[in-house]
Amino acid sequence: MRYDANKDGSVTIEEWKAGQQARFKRLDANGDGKLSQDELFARTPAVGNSVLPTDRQAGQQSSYFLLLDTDKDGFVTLTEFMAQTDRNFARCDLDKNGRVDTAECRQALQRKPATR
Ligand SMILES: [Ca+2]
Ligand SMILES: [Ca+2]
Ligand SMILES: [Ca+2]
Repeated sequence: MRYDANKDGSVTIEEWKAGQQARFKRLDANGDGKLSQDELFARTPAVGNSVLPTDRQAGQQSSYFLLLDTDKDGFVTLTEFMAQTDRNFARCDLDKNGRVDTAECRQALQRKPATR
């Protein structure tokens, strides 16, 4: 599983954060310590043969960017990025033991938000 540094089958919050920090650094193409929307999605593969994202994809990307950019200054700082990282981890860690494994995360992501 991604971010499982010591390969014990689950990811601790420390491993998770280290992975996300490394990801932030990779995404920050110009190294100014913050991500523009272009930087954040530069590595998102386009669907099919189209180089440009579809309108729908672009809309999803914008709303994701706005979600991360909590102070709405048009850039996502490491602090903002890591705040979302914490939320993602908490969402996956169903039994709240500070570790996430693949099955747990898959189950968490499949849970639909409060329908029925
Ligand atoms: Ca940047
Ligand atoms: Ca911001
Ligand atoms: Ca857990």
